[in-house]
Amino acid sequence: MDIDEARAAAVAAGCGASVYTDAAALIADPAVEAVLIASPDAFHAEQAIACIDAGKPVLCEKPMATSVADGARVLQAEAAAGRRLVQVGFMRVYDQTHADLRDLLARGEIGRALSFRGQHVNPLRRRATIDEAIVNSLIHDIHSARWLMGAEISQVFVQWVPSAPEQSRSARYAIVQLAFADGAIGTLEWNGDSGYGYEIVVEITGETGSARTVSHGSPVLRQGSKVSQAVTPDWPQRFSRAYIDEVQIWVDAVREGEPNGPSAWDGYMSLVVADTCIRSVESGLPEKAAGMERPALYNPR
Ligand code: ISE
Repeated sequence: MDIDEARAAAVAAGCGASVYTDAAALIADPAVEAVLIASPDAFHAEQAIACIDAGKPVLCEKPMATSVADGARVLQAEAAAGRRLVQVGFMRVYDQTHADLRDLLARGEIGRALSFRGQHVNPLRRRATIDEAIVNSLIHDIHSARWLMGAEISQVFVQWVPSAPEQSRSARYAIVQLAFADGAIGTLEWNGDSGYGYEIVVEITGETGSARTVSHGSPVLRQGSKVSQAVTPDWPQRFSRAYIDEVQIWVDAVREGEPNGPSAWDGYMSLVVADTCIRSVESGLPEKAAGMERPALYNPR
């Protein structure tokens, strides 16, 4: 579906799909069994709720909503349905080096996790505001921190460098200091214009060692008194395998019964932390995130 029918038709021609120009019509069509939402962020919550109301499994790209209130509406709709229908597009869960890091932590190889360091390096796509950087981009790192550390984030402190001094809400570089509910600490670093490409790095320090993701698969070239390694230009190239695995595993899971990836609760709690970050932007101080009881619907299976 696309509001640009010609563009939708061009994609459909390549894969024998039907074309829609209206999301509600697509979601309501009895021939449609499941929905992947990759529309602009502002439409995610209402479209996810429409899928829930239609009883259709939905893979909703992050962020699940653009506000905590809309995120809560998605949770309420799923609670009313009484079953999990929503998966949120935190696809780093399907990235091999992130999954390997999670397994290493689960085996206790570095003991109790003491700190999380996330680096999110973007090439310039467009000038973002600090609010967009948090809700659209850093939302990935917020989820990675919760997921890999196995703990909720209880306090944040945001500092940033505007991309234009006269536009105070513009964002060129940001650092978010984290405190976790279990006493661990961390930082998220966000770069909106790296000057060299796209890079995502996670490093976790534990009691008996530290572990860091591998951010490039490309060979290291030694030539002409230099050592160099290619860096992916942007996120589609860096995470192409993870996106494909995310969708295939989601399709297989919903065919079996229900989604088994990041849930609407993960989508909601990431929004709670993002909202707390924006409160820190407003106050210029560390801000506490409201602690919340996880509904039984989202208990680990
Ligand atoms: C984009 O939507 C993504 O999901 C990318 O992973 C992230 O790096 C980028 O900043 C977002 O805009």
